[in-house]
Amino acid sequence: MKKNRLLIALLFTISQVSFATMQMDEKGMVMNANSNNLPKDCSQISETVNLTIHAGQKYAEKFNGKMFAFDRQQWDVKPCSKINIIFINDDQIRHQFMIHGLPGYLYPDGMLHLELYGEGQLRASLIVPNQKKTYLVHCELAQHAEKGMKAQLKVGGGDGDLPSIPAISAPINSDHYLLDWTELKLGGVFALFVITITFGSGHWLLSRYFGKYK
Ligand SMILES: [Cu+2]
Repeated sequence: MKKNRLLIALLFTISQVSFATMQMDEKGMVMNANSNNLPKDCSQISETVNLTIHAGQKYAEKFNGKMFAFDRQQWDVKPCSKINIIFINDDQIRHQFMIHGLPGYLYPDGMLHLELYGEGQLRASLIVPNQKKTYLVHCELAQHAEKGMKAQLKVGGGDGDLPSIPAISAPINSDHYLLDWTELKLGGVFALFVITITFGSGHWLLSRYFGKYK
């Protein structure tokens, strides 16, 4: 009898771990999708939400100085909702859709990760916990989030705005633009001075030691 219980406990543990899956093909990959396992604090799924999310350069055109974006910068869902995502990449380059801060016992590293190596689409589901929280959504490729591919998923109204979400919140550190040209002008004058001295002294030395040089 005891052995049976142990076996059941073992099988249960394995079944709880085995959903941490990864699908991959030549077009892209999905990591940690979860369409069945309820977060600990949810007794049932509150609602099912279908979200179609686009990624592409054209969605950044309305944001000054940005280059990449999702078609929306915020999504609102209820606690314990199940979200069916269709992720569409409209560009010919690689983009990701990553949600961070999810419970680690359901989503390894607290992360749902969708990635497309070029134009195409992927599907994945997740179930969010029963908690008011704002989750970071971004593309983690170098400079993509900094250049605009950053958004937030608010569950139950969220717990505030994250920084530097285009058109929603200001960055923590503002970008530095060199608007004062004085430094550049001074640099130019200094460079001219150095060039004059170098060539001038070279000429003087040559004419002194090799008289014929002149
Ligand atoms: Cu990207």
